Amino acid sequence: MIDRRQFVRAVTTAAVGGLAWTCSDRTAEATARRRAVGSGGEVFRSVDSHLTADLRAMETEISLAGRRARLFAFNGQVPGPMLEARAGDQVTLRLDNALPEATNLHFHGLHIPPSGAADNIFLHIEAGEEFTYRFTIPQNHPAGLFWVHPHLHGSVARQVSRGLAAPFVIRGEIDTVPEIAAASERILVLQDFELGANGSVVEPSMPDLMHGREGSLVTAGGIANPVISILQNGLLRLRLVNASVSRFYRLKLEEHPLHIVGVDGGALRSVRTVDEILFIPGERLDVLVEGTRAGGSFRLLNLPYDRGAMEMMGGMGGMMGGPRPGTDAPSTLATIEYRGRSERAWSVPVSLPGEIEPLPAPALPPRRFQLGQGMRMGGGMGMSFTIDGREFDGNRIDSAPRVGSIEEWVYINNTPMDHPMHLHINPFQIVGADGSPEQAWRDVILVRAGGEARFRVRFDDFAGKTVQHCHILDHEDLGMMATVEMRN
Ligand SMILES: [Cu+2]
Repeated sequence: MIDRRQFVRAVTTAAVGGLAWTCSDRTAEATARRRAVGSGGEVFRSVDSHLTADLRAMETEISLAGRRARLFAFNGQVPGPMLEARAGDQVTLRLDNALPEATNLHFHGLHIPPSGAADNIFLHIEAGEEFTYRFTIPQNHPAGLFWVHPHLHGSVARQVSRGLAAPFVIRGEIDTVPEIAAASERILVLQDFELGANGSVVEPSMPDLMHGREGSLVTAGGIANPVISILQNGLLRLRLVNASVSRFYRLKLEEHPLHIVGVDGGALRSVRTVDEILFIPGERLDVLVEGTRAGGSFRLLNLPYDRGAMEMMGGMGGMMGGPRPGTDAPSTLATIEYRGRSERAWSVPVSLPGEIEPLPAPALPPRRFQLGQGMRMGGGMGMSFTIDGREFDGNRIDSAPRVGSIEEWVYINNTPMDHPMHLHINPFQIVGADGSPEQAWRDVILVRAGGEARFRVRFDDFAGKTVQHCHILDHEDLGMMATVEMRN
C-alpha cells in the first residue's frame, strides 16, 4: 500500500505531465463578468474549450459585513472565484492546499467520473501539497449552476463553514433564450458564519453539531444584504447556491413572484412561478424576476422554517438543544432596487429549451435507506448519524448499482429533523406523491422529519466508487454518508 501523500504526489505528477501552467483568463470580458458577479470575485473562463484554473485554499483575514473575519478561502476570496465552462470542455484545475490541514474538492452536481483526478472525494491533499484535477465535461452535459467545495470526511463542515465554496457555471442552451440572454445575471452564493470577537469562526457546541451549525451572519455573494439593481420592464436573473453548512432558506421577494427557470441540474422544461421557495443546503436555483414595478426597493427575505430539532434521550433535546434552528425572525438576504428603465419591455419566456425524458419505473423494487441518529457510547460520548443504522465507512460498499441501470431510491427518515440528501455524479428525478417523476434534474432531495422521499436515477457512463450523504454537513461528518459503487 502506498500512503495517501505518495498517492497524491503520484497522481499529481502523472496528471501535470510536463504541461505548462497557464494563467487565468484576464480579458476585458472577464473583467466585465467580474463586475457582474459582484462578489469581488475572480472568474476563470474556458478558452478554446479548455478551462484552466488555479485555486489556492488558504487561511486568510478578510472584511466581511464590516467585520474582520479569519476564514478559509480560495484565492483569498469568499465565496471563491467563479469557474465557467461549456459542455465538452476540458477542465484542468490545480488546487494548492495552503490550509493548515488536509482537504480536497467535490464538484457538486457535475456528471464526471468519481475517481482519479475528477470528482474523487476519497483524495487526501495534505497541508502544503498540490493536486491537479483533470476531467472533461461530457458533450451532453446540461447547462446549469454547480459548485465546488471541500469534501474530506470529518472536515467538511468545518472547512465549508469557514468559507470554502465556489460557483461553477456550465453555459449552454438556456443562456441563449432571448429573454434570459437579455436579463442581467447575478450569481449569489449564500453562506452563513458565526464569528467570535477576534474574527475567528466560533467552534460549534454539541447541540450545534447535532442540529447542524448555523451562523448568525448571513451573506449573499460575500456581502450582508447586497443591493442588486433591476430595470423597470427588465429581467433580473438570480442564480443562487445554498453553500451554507446547514441553513435552510425560505425565500420570498417582496411584491414580486419568483419565476423558476432552473434547479440543481439545469433548466426546467417550463417556467414555474411561485411566491416563496424552500431552498435547502447544496441546492441551486435559477430564477427570473420581472421589473414590473415603477421603482423602489424590495427585500429578498429569508423566512423562518422549522427543520426540526433533536428530541431524543427522553426529551433531553430541549435541554441540550438550545433554540430550534431556522426559527429566528425573518431576515433580509439582499435588496432589489429599481435603477433605470429597459428600452424594451421583457417578460419571462414562454418556453424553455431542452427535453427532460422522464425516467421509467425500474423493474426491480426500490432501494430503501433508513436515516437514523443515536448516541455514540464508549470513549467520547457524541452524536451519531446513520444510514441503515451504520456510520460512514469509506472501505465498505453500501450499494453497488450497475452502470446504465435505472433505480428508484426511497429514503425513510426516522429522526425528528429534516435531512437534505445528496447523491454525487448522477442527477435524479424526484418522484412525487402521484408516483410520477418531476421533469427536472436535481441532486439534493428533502427528506422531512419522520417522512419519506423518493427519486429515480440512471447510473450513466461512469463506473467507480462515490457517495450519497446528508448535506447538513455536520451530519455528514458525524456519519450520515454511504458509499455507492457503480459497476460495469
Ligand atoms: Cu442530516
